[in-house]
Parts: sequence; structure tokens; C-alpha cells
Amino acid sequence: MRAADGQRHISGAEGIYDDGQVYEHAIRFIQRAMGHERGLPGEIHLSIEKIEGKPIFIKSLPVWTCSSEGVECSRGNVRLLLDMAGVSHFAIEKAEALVFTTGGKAGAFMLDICSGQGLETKKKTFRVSRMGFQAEASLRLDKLLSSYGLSHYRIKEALVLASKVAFADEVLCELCVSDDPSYTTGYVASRRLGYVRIPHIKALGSAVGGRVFFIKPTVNLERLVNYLESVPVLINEISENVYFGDINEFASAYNS
Ligand code: WAQ
Ligand code: MG
Repeated sequence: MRAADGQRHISGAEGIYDDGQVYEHAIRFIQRAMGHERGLPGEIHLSIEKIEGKPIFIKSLPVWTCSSEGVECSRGNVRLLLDMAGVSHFAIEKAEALVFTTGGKAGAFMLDICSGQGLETKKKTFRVSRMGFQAEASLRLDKLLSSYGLSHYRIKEALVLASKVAFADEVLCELCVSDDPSYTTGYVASRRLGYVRIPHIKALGSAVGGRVFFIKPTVNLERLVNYLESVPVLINEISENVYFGDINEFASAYNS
């Protein structure tokens, strides 16, 4: 589902569901678009396709929630995590300018991890699609997350996206900031870092946000875009690792 008001992105969502659940989720997506805090959309596009062929099965990333005293502290944590992942300072600054000063894009930017340059393609942003959960894994994750007080639907949706993205060899890591004014937790994710949640990543009420995928220089762009947009990926195994702690605890666990 994609909902927009002219050029301005309002809301989007995607998933893979059994045929018996398609109707229910289609309605849910339309309700979400119509009731969105970013405003009433001028148009809503809903596209439903049968998945052909075998999906790729992956495991969800472990979840770490990084405690923070406020926006300044969290911005520092974002920089530390991206640096730990191996992103250059040029690329970190470029990403910060994209996700902390603008919003309203439907997809993610792809930046080179060394130069911080945007990839030179006709499309400026890319939307990841065709990811979901096997039924049993979905229930397991719901149970696990809710036992830690993390049952917001956004967390589950972001975790499946981040797990699909992190599975791509060409992607070093991802930075995400919701562009919804009331949702102020973002994340940095990679296969090595896991899914690291950052509360207070932006001020309450701010409509800035976006996603950046940091791409290794040797990337085969066509292959990567095809994987992100079109290859069906299902989570069939859940990482049971859910942690809360500050950035120093995270760093020592990461380095050990
Ligand atoms: N593919 C690529 N980029 C996307 C996609 C997608 N499928 N969906 C959203 N984006 C980009 C786009 O630029 C949006 O403006 C931006 O991300 C933010 O999207 O654990 O709700 O749906 O508590 O507002 C993170 C959850 C929530 C953190 C992120 O993002 C947590 C969220 P939103
Ligand atoms: Mg949003």
C-alpha cells in the first residue's frame, strides 16, 4: 500500500500473507492510510500479487533497545553505531542531512559507505517489498516482543524489513527514522549489529524522517534492487535475543 498527497508520501506498508488473510490486511492497510497523522491522502494505491516460486527463508535480527537521555544523546549513539558498522564520516553526515532535516519520501536512499554519494540511478529512493513471516514464526515473535513490552505493530514491521535488508551482502547497514510526528524511536541495523532501537532519535512532533541503506562500493546495483523490491523473503526463525542497555554495554557486547 502506498498513500500520498501529491508528491508528499503519507503512508506505506507491505507484507506477505496467506490467501485467506489478504482481505483483512488490505482493509487494515486502507484504514491505516485514511487515518494517518501525516494527513488525509489524495490517493491510495493498493497492489496485491500472488507470490510465485519459493521464497528465501531467513532468521530475524536480535533486538537491542539502547537507552538514551534525549535527542542529543541518541544522535551521538546513531553516529557511534554507524561508525562501529564501518560507515565513513562523509556517509554519516550525508545520511544525517537526509533523515534529520527532511521527510516525506516513500522509499530509502542508498548511499555509498565510503564516499557518501547517492547511487546514480533514475530513481532516488527504493521501496523494499515482499517480506513477511511464516505463521508460526509470526506468533512466536508476537509473544516474544510483547513479553518485553515491545508489541507496537511498527516494531514487527520494521524488524522484518531490517532483517531482509541486512541479509543482502551488498548492504553494510541501515538507518531508519520514522517520519510520523508522534513516533520518535528509530533504529540502526545490520547483520552484525542486529536491530538496535534508538528511542528519542528525533523530537516529538517533528515530521522529519527517512531511511538510508549504506551500500558497499562493489555493489551490483541491479541485483540488489531486484532483491529488495521483488524477491520474496519470509522469516521462519526468530532470534530470541532481546536486550535493553546503554551504548557502552552494547559496544562491549559487540566487541567481545
Ligand atoms: N522500503 C524502503 N523505505 C521505506 C519503506 C520500505 N518498505 N517503508 C518506509 N520507508 C522509508 C520512507 O522513507 C519512510 O518515509 C521512512 O522509511 C519512515 O517510514 O523498533 O515507522 O513507516 O520502535 O514512518 C521503526 C520502529 C519505525 C522502531 C519506522 O517508519 C522501533 C517507521 P515509517
Ligand atoms: Mg511514516
